[in-house]
Amino acid sequence: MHVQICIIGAGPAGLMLARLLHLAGVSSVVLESRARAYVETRVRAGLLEQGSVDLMAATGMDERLRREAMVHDGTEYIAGGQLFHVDMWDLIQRRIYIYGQQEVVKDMIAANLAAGVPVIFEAEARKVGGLDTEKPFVEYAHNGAETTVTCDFIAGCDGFHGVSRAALPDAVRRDYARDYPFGWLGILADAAPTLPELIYCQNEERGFALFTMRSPKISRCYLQVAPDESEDNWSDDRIWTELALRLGDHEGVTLSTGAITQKSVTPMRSFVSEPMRHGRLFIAGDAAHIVPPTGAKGMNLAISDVYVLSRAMTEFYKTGATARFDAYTETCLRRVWGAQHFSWWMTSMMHNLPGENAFDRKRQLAELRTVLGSRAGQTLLAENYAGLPMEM
Ligand code: RFL
Ligand code: PHB
Repeated sequence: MHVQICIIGAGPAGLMLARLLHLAGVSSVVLESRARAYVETRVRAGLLEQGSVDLMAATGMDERLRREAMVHDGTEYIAGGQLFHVDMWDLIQRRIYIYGQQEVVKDMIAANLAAGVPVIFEAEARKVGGLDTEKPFVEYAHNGAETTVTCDFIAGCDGFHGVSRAALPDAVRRDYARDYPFGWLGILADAAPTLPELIYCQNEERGFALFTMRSPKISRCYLQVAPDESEDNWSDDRIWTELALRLGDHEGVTLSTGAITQKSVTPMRSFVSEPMRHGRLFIAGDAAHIVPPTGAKGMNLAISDVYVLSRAMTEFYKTGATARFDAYTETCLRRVWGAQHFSWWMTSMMHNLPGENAFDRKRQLAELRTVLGSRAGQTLLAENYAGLPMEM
């Protein structure tokens, strides 16, 4: 088989890229190691920036999103026992959207398959090669057989644990990483959201909690826990008790509870691998970088990377120009490092760090009060949180 672009991974990055290429008349195949049902039910992110929503609309994939996404003009924060409201719309005239990543993925798979773009499930890429030649290839296993696709370019959209990043030679590759001494226990529950907006909560004694949602009837909540914590240690009662304690008492805020339908622990990591290209291989999204979820940037960065990549590929097929390929790493990394800084900043402001002394704890609270207590501070927070506009 030969295609113009072989895309590895049917996450938000790979599927958005396939769609953008199809609309520009460029052929691709998407190889996904997991089954369709698995990727369509994998519970992960939930927050889309305006730029990501605009791209879903521009590619004709927003029909359900427009109906079902919850549109938020602001966000709530709790720090030092005090509730702060950040009105993003008033401050920066931008908003955010709550729509589960698995819904985004479902819509993207449906659009690609309907357009005849091949998305091959249970097809695991084992090897990429020929990166310095004009005919790179991907070897993959599917239905018990080994198959090779040749292509003009490979897009490694295979997430943090994929095979593409490892194909960048050690001599050219540099990794930057930071692990955090905590993780998030995330739950889904049949419970209306506690407030209509997200609540980011820093509790001096007990640590971080986040109250978000998936629909008017489904809550998604997160608790800061030890990085090696097992969800098995957390009974439903223990989770609700801890969420209530971290939330604290505030007028008009009552924790909404219900049956917990899913729970899992995620470690927190910041990671960037540079460059994002070697020869005819381009890596995008979590394959190239990871952010801690506090800033809600991962899925949005995956989408903005492939937007940049699709423009480079489209221009190449139209005019033969390669300037955008050469600029790919730098164009993406400007946005990526901005999001890295913001995610690290939100994470370090909001979590209790094990071993932190009393001075550090007081300073952290003062920082939160400085940011949340001033219009200038709130504006900086809102600009980064809502995401800088993508050039369209
Ligand atoms: P994905 O989604 O991991 O997709 C990669 C796909 O590649 C497949 N794959 C392979 N396929 C073929 N051959 C191989 N050898 C393969 N190896 C892997 C995998 O099965 C998979 O389907 O990467 P992508 O597309 O770059 O998208 C990145 C996002 O998924 C990720 O950044 C976000 O989920 C991060 N994230 C959040 N991002 C946001 O923008 N907003 C949020 O609110 C947000 N919250 C979160 C999050 C991530 C979380 N967890 C669980 C890590 C909350 C959490 C708890
Ligand atoms: C989510 O809805 O899952 C979510 C929202 C905001 C975050 C992280 C996760 O910062």
